[in-house]
Amino acid sequence: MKIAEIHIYQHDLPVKNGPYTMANAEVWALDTTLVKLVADNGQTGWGETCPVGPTYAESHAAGARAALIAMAEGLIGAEVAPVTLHRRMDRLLNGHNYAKAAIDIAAHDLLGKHLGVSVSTLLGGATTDRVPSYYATGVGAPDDIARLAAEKLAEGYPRLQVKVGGRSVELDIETIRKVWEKVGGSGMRLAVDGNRGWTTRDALRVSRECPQIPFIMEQPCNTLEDLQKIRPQIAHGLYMDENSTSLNTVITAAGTGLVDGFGMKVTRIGGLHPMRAFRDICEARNLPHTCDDSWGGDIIAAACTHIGATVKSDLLEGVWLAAPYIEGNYDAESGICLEGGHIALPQGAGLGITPDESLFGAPVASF
Ligand code: 0XW
Ligand code: MG
Repeated sequence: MKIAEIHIYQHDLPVKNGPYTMANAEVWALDTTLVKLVADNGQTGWGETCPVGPTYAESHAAGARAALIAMAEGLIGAEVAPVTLHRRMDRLLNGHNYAKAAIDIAAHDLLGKHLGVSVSTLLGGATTDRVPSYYATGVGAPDDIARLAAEKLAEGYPRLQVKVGGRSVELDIETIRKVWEKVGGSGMRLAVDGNRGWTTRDALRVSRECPQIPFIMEQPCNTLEDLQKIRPQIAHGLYMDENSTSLNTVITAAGTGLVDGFGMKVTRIGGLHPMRAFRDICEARNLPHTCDDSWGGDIIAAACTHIGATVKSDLLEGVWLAAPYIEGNYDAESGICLEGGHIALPQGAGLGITPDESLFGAPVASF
């Protein structure tokens, strides 16, 4: 089965009750890119990539579309097979994993539909059809975030990620303590995500001043070198998110014991095929991780849920979805459904999502 046509679409995803805030970003609406692959047998597959604004990572929405347009012609006639498809994309364009991921996800959807199996089956097999999620707060006032934490605990979320950074570290410490007052002893796991926003000085101070609160510290500072510097001095577990840009970096981080786990994004690493290798590296080193993305609608949500469903249950830190911040679904009937802090694994072949194409308008480019 070969790729016969590639169609690229742009779609706006406004943030419900916006803005969504992180140490380095404040977003009101996200610009997502969808890819439809049509195979030579008429079968179709969908992919998506949606950077959460232009400052979260080295990616931006128009960049995704430019990279896809640059590769598209060279992908016509390519076999719908993840290994060879990635090699072909790498010969056409260096880097730009987040754009390649949209093709990779669409190819998995297409292959699954063609073979009559779900994407999680293609990825090695689901271990559950009820995948745990986690809730990510924005950066907010300590009392507001503590109230939100109590709400999300009551809703059934097994894990909470509290956003910090980009303001005084005293406020961050107060927020962590107030959240813990609400969720401590409940069994809810806690991550504190600095999104690169703390100096190493701030990260050390937070760890020293909250020694009894068992949170993991996610990407507190900007660089790998910053993480190396704080690693021997902090009392808390350290997870890498934004710095894990490739399998190469992940192998080093896992292999040298730099981190205790990862906040992982499917599109940042290039899609489901490299994500599968990432999952296996983590299992070999017994490292917990999430399976998320920075943002996106039903297609991204389904991709994250399918890979999340294949992760060894004690290593899965959850699948984060933008769904609570998005109005509606691409697929009104079987769109992603998040309830009680858990996600129902989409059923059916491929991703299990049939997007209503009319939502996306005419393609911005077709090949
Ligand atoms: C919470 N997330 C998964 C969603 C936001 O885009 C950022 C991200 C993270 O963990 O950094
Ligand atoms: Mg993170």
